[in-house]
Amino acid sequence: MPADFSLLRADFPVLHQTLAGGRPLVYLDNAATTHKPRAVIDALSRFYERDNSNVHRGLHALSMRATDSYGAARARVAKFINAADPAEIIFTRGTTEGVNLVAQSWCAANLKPGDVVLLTEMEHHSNLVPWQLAAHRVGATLRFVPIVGDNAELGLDLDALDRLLTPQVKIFAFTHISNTLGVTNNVADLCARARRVGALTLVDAAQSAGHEPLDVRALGCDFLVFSGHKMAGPTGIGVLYGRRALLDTLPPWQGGGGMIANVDWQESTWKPAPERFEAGTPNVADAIGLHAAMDYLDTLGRPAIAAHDGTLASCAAVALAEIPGIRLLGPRPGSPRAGLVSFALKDAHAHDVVTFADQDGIALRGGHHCNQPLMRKLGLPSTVRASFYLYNTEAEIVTLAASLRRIQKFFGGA
Ligand code: C6P
Repeated sequence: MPADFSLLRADFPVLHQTLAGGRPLVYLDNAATTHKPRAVIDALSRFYERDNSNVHRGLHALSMRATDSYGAARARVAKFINAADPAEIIFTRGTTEGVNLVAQSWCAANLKPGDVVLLTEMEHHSNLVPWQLAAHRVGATLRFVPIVGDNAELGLDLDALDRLLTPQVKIFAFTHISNTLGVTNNVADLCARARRVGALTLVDAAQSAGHEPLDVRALGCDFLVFSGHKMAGPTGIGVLYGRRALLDTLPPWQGGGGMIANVDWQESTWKPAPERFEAGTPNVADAIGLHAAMDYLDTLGRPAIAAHDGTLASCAAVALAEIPGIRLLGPRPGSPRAGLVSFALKDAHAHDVVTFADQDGIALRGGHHCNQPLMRKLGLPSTVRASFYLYNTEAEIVTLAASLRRIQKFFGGA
């Protein structure tokens, strides 16, 4: 039976608060981070209250329980994204760390002067700066697939992509959903195009993993990264998926306990993936919290979540388009969009809009959203962003639109 999303708010303790002035919280900053259901909070408490112990190193009851739960979390992630093998799942601190891991480890082993790393103009800094560091180190070149279209219908230029995909391209790293535009890229198609020139692919799924089904085998990607905190899970835990055959060819990127086969004074050897890439005590508790978050999302059904979030964002885009002096980014109002709406109000700086909306109890994000080169290209210093998740409601869109109308009037808009 489809989930009744209106009942879900009861599962999220943080939503049951009023802010100064008695205003209910309208939380529309979900692309930055999402709230955690009681099931995730309870899983974390249970671990610390009953099982807390280090993993892999002990033979006592608590350590064995913690080790089993950590392994079960890894297997759950593999199932969540349809990976062939739990060994293809590396726990990280989040999307940013996953990209850095590949950029450092894979690039050190494979990238040569003259090689090309291909990115797009809609990448978050987390899928740009790590590649700059890696490419500059070896003398490789970064190239960018341009975005095309007018303000209201931006997307990747696929003809330009095909021109840019030369045999010099060794890896193509791109976002699934833009955190600023709300545009969804066709991952399977982009991966297939890259494969034709022998380039590997890395997919930044930070904005999609908690919203829609992901199947790494159907998508045909080589690496995929995401963050637990953007999908009802804890902060400080994330995932790097890598194809097994690839992972076992990569050198470690950090050294320490847990990742070695044998250590001598001068040399060491490594365990295979995933341990090779998880030096030191792992984030056991949050992996277990992420397991609970995945169970929660799959009980609701990710197709239903995607439909809910997308419908809210589309309704918001239509409602906001009516506001005089607003400039909406991403898909045209009325067209399908991922669960966020980014916009600029004439005569009002994004930070002022966010501050005024906060007085109405509405949590938005304003700024460059870690997309500075994209903002420059769009000729905008910043935008305001409303982003939706499974606990948001249509009534909250009405509140948002009324607040924005008031703000627009205050700043001298029509
Ligand atoms: N975007 C936002 O408000 P981390 O910080 O590692 O969990 O995720 C980084 C990241 C990578 N890629 C995309 C597409 C993202 O949206 C983010 C995080 C937040 O948009 C914080 S800037």
